[in-house]
Amino acid sequence: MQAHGCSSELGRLEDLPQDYRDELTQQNLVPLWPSLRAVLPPGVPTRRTRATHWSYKALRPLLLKAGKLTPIEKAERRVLVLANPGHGLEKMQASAAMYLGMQLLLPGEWAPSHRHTPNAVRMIVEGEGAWTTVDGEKCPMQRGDLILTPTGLWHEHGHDGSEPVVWLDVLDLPLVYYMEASYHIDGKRQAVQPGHGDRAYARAGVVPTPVFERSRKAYPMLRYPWVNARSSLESLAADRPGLEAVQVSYVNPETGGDAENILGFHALMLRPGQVLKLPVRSPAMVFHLIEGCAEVQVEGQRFTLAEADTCCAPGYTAVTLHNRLADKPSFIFIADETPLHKKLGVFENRG
Ligand code: 1HN
Repeated sequence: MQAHGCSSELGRLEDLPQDYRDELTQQNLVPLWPSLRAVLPPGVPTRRTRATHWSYKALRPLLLKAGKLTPIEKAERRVLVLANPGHGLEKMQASAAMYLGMQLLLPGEWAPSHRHTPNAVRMIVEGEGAWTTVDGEKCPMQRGDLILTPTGLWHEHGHDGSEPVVWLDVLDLPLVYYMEASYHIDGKRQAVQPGHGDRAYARAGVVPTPVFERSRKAYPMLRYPWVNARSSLESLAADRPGLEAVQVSYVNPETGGDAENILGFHALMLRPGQVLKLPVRSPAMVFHLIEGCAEVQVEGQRFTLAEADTCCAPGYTAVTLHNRLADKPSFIFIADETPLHKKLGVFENRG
């Protein structure tokens, strides 16, 4: 006999008389029990997010073709979205909370200034000479740099170089849209202000002293140059030869907390030949290979990430990373939903 209240067979909608169901519908009422197991499955959540791999080699020619087919004026932001088929491609989601897109800017183009409620970051993939101005700070874009566009800050992109520039956009758009809190405001070309967060916060451990300032910027650092993140990883690996996960997190240098409110951003170095089994945690993750070659094993699939490839893994899932290079480190940019899960109190680490 089953313990009271633990029956797994709950009543179905079809078990109810049609006239009763019609009366419920008329009053905008729904019985919970036929759907209870679907919304609260036993032990582990149902995840629409599927392990998915996007090859840069495959998408690059399609992105360059978009450059020929659609002028920037007709696109505003010329992006191919990396959509997870588990959510339905039209939903433009990589996971429940993450949006990914590859954006192309051609020499001389300008993507006009706007601001919006979703938070964005850009991870620069290729090309020289482009810049993005965020909240009046002109940030040069170089391969591997991470540039923040936190909620509400004006941003626009320009390109003074001679080759196409491509970057990966990561936004919390699916979540903010679901919250019915997603909107934008158009602006005019920003006046560039002096000052660069990556210069003011040049070294970890010391921060500028606000002697005369009355208020601090909520986001004092907007650009995280790859040369700095990479050398931090190399120093960390050299300092701690026994450290399994050589990883740094992108943080707000004033608070030490996450760089943005909803999504988390990290850079991971795999030592030559290293196999790294990540703990099973609740948030979904995105892996983007900056340098090297790495295999990602997830949900019984194996993706080989070449440079600029991207893949995602659902939450509550085992992920194993393997550096395919025997003589060189590989470097991976990681975006995840950890800040969101921690703030909402649903974060789990199942080891
Ligand atoms: C956006 O503003 C940018 O500013 C890129 O470059 C991608 C995707 C959805 C909504 C806004 C950008 C975006 C976006």
